[in-house]
Amino acid sequence: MKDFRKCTVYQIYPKSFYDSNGDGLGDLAGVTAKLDYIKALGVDYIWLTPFFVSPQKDNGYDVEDYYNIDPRYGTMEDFEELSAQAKKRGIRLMLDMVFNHTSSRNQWFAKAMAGDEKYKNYYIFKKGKGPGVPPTNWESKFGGSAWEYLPQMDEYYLHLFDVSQPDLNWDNEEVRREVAKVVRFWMDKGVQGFRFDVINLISKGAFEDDDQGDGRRFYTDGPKIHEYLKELNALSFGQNADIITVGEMSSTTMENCFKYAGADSHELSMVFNFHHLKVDFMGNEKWVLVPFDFKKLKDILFDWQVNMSDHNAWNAVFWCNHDQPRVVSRFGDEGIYWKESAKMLATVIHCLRGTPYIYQGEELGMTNPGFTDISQYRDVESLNHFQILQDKGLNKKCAYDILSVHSRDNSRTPVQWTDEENGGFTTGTPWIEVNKNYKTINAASQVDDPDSVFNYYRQLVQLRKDNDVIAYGDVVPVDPHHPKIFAYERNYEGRQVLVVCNFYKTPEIWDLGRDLAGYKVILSNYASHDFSGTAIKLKPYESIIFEKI
Ligand code: TEU
Repeated sequence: MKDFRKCTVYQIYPKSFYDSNGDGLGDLAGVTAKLDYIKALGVDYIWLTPFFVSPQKDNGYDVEDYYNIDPRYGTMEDFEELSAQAKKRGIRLMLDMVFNHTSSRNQWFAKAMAGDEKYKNYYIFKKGKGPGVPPTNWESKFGGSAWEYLPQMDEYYLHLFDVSQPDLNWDNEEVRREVAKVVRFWMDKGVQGFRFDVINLISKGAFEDDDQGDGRRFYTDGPKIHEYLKELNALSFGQNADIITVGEMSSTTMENCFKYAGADSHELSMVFNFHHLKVDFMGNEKWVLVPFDFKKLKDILFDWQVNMSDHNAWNAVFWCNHDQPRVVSRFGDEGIYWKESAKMLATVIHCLRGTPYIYQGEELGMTNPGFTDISQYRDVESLNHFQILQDKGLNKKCAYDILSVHSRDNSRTPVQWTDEENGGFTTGTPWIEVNKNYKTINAASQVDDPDSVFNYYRQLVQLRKDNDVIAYGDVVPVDPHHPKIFAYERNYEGRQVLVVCNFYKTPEIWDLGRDLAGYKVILSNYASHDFSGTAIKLKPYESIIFEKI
């Protein structure tokens, strides 16, 4: 059995990974073609975002058919080939299960729309509060009302995301059985990991107006969520102890995550939470421009680290995914310290307690593309909010500035493989523009360079495998209120690792309050270091992993 605490997961957004047939879209055969690259990184699992049949309104998070592969991504044979080739290399597959909602093109919804009562009960239909007034004032995460009116039924259906993503009714036992059946189908195909999309939104509570917000308090970590997860576990993945699961938890609380990811909870192996990635928001509002709050970032990460550990629950740790901007652009430096900051950020995450996730291209230090025109954007959320921002009175320039920082498309530009046209991603026209810096940032120039960002990630992945202290140790924040330094200890069975990172561009002299003569450097983003006695002089974005001798 694999110990997921020693593992690292690599996330692939197939559409932007590698195009094997020149149609401009990445595909499953493209993933197979790059398995040796992934193997070289040393990761254990590949998480593939949804490739099921879908109208692609939300790039596959709108599933039309859970049992078949969208022809744009390939065939079932392509999937089986990928699975076999990955297995040969000791890499396991994790699939992305979207069960809070389906596509409106899913046959269940089609039947519901045709008036079939059985299938109407698969979704959430409600009468309005009056003519033209939806059942509640809840807002869709992609903008606008979360309810869509159907004149032919004189009813509304709930969609917490796009109008084409109707929410499933998990209070209907038949829905829960259908969902478990889908998981078992992919288990039978040899899949050994599952990521569950916004899974903490499935249990809806009261359908009431929210006078304090957008409605999320009524359905986030809802009343029956733990019951439903335990049931799904028992009916599907829990039947095989060698399967790992991760729940994507939107606006969750720590108390709920102790249960979702508790070692003895029989719910999930681990959870993603996003609190640390809202430190450049204004509250829950992401469509604003505010500098990131370093103090808050540290407080949140440490709070989760320490408390999850105290409650014997497991975190997924990460900076990046297909919904987040590129971390170097967000918290690091795109300029002269690009490489140092990319490695420093990797150090912070990969030495924490939790299973680290690397999002495609992160291991190359890929940056935001800096799009300047709406025609360059593809994401439904970005397109909607571009309009909403202008409706609120912002001029186009401001709207563009906000999008270029927060848009999900920042992470969806194609992986930069080489310095050839389109970064070697496709021989056709890419579905979304390739970042212009592909000539300097690309895999070909990094794989064999021992000093590259890629090889630094490779070393971090290996470090976790070789050192129980990094996999299992306690986390002790060091000088947690320091305004520039991110430092912590890991302790396990008499061993200690000390991680010291300068999160900023300016050098920093810091008194650690302990004699560093008792420590040796095991990995750093600089070749030489400047410390003596209890003082350390950190260079811009310097990170050092020490081990106590
Ligand atoms: O995302 C859930 C989610 O709520 C966010 O990360 C979302 O992108 C953010 O709130 C927008 O500001 C998951 C998937 O990762 C995302 O790609 C899907 O669009 C979404 O669910 C719906 O399935």
